[in-house]
Amino acid sequence: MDPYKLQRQNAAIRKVLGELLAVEVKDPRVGFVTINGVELNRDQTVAEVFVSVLGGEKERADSLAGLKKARGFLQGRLSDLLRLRATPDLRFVYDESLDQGLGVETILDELSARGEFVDEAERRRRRTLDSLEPPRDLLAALAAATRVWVVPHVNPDPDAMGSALALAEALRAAGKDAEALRYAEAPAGSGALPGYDEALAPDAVAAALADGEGPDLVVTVDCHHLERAGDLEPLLAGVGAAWSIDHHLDGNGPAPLPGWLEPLASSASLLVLRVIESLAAGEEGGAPAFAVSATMATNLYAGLYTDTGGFRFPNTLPLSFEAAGRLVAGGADAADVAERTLHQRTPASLALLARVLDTFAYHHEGRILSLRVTRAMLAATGTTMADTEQFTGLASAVSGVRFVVFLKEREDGAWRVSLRTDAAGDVHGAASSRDGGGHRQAAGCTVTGDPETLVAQFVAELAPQLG
Ligand SMILES: [Mn+2]
Repeated sequence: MDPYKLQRQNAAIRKVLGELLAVEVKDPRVGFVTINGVELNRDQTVAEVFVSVLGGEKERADSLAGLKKARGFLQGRLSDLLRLRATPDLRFVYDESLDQGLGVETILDELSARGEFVDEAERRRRRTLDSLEPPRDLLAALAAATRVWVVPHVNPDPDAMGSALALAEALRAAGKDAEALRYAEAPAGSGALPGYDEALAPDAVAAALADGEGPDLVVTVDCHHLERAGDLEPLLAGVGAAWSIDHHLDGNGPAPLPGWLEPLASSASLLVLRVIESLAAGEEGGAPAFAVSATMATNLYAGLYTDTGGFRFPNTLPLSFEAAGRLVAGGADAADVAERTLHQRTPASLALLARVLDTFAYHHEGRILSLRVTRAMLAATGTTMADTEQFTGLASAVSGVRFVVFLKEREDGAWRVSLRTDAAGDVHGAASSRDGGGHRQAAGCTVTGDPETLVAQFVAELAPQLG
């Protein structure tokens, strides 16, 4: 391989490993690791990764043990993200050069001067919207397709539905035959989005398939496998190639479809915006293919606004505001989105809230708050689970509360549990250990049992994080 290509590969692996260590590897032992360099061998089967560790011998031993444990995960993610033909065998090598003659202060200064020693929060703050680049193979799959169906997850929130509507509209603008799919029912906020009524409902999907008018490409948005496609899943299994655009980390779900999975994005719509911008730009050096319309902008803004809880959640980053600025400049109706999504209340939903407020229980000096909604409460107030969307946000806004545990009774008697925490907390582990998923700050899982006992289990598991 030519030496320049090898150098670029080394640099790419180093960059991606750095990101993975900062964002995805949860092991606290690797927190002080810096990757100083990567050297791939000629046939790209082995990559030596030179690391240094801030701290003493204990930190060094701990970090190397942590890296060895994460090795399989890192190799897998690396080959996914870089689309490597073969996964190189990662060998971590402790880089002694930094130990010799330099004090820790000097090392810190040097690293920060090079912009390389930044904590995760700083790294996230520094990311720009344009640094989120859609994978080329995703763009190529979209370019090659003629008929595309864009699929949000079941019970679509405005991020899922808005992303689907906007991407389908953009693909039509790019000359494709493209439709957003919807479910029989949508939460009020999603049903109010522009273009929602034209989306294909499950009966229309079944009819199109019966007529042999299925798509050659299916793209899931705000989810990364078809298991989250509810009633649509059996219809879509095996129909066309399936890709995904998502920002959720799943615990133990099926392997992600190919596409774009970027947990840094505060909403899937932010990633869809970048995909649409790429499609709209057209061929390199050529004329723009189409303009991002005001309805695309409104649909994308709806996802951005609601997934950040109205720019209140810890996932709100500078790049979230960059996207908001672009979308409002592009015609998104920010006031209308705010009113129709997060802040609208029906009298029935307020009656439900009154009953749920009665279940609020404070644990550990009010730092953990649990709440519950039962089928009986829904029946008594004529509401559905969609009316509880905002309750987690309401609970997490109570002063002093760091963790929210929200139990929602399902029709089959099991409990859907929504977990929420602040920027310093992590609820992903509690959800993923129960086959759930989500993000560090917001995650969910389904469990069975007596609700009091379940609450006690979650409280006990989260309490150590209270310090
Ligand atoms: Mn989302």
